[in-house]
Amino acid sequence: MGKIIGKGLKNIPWQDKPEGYKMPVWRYSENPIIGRHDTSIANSIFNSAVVPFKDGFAGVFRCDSMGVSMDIYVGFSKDAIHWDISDKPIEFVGEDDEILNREYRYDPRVVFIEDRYYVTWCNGYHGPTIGIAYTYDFKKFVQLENAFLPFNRNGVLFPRKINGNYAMLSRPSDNGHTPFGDIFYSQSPDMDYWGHHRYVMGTFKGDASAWQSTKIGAGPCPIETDEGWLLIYHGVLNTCNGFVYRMGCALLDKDQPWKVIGRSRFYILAPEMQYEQCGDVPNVVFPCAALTDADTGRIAIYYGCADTVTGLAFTTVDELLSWIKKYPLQES
Ligand code: BMA
Repeated sequence: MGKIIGKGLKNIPWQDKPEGYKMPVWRYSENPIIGRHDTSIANSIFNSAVVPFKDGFAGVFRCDSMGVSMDIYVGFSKDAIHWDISDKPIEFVGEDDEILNREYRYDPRVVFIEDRYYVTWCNGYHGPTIGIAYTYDFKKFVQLENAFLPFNRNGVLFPRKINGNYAMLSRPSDNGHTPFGDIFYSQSPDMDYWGHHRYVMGTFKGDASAWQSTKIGAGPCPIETDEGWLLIYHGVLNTCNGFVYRMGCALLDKDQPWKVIGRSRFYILAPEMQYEQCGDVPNVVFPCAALTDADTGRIAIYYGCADTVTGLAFTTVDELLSWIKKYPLQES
């Protein structure tokens, strides 16, 4: 039995696995939890991140406006299912106007590290790179330096320092709809300078696991377990109708997270529901956050559906670790 290392979360949203259901991840019965027009200006609300905050929850949401501009917005919730999302994008403060200048922002992640919440997102700076900011209260957000040079659009922090350094997974890319992408690990002593980059894992070219043959990227912040870091990630297949985004999971070494202990050959969730298959970008499930309850091993995954609405799905640490062991990917 795997154990989540972390805090209990009694009010984690939850539904039991439907009787006889064979997949390791099951959807919330009332999905999608956030509709495309749930703020006054939104065209779509998806690929968003949530965390426990005070006696409820807070989050940073990707809302594309009806101008189809991409930005990130704060939201709050009592139950992590019904969200009150701001109509105004986050206004960052910081030391350097050059960095504060907004081009576009999307695909946020949020994680609590030490004494504050950090937000990372895909930040336009002469091409996509990874923006970083911190907040204590979800009111004032202090933006730090971008982590990398362009092009990189998928940066995900670990929830604690590893070997004395902050740690981030990312997916270097190009300036288009990147037809490649592997996951790398980077380290920083101060959230400012990032280096000591390590290769973690890449696409799989054999047909045994074609769903992750075009590109892969980290999803929610890695979940610490007694067996290593549990990573939920997206994997992409290029088809005659374009990219299809599915979800998979892997287990990374506790002290050297660039070493992969196990990885699932089979996906854990694929676009099968109408709201995942139809939308502004069809056939996308894109996980960006996971709430966890260390007392029960429960995990609630938040994911974007067809780049249009936000879905919620459930699993447990045991379901995912067993899936990796039952259907391992054999790297050659
Ligand atoms: C990725 C990002 C995501 C999006 C996905 C599918 O490259 O842009 O925001 O969900 O493509 O369109």
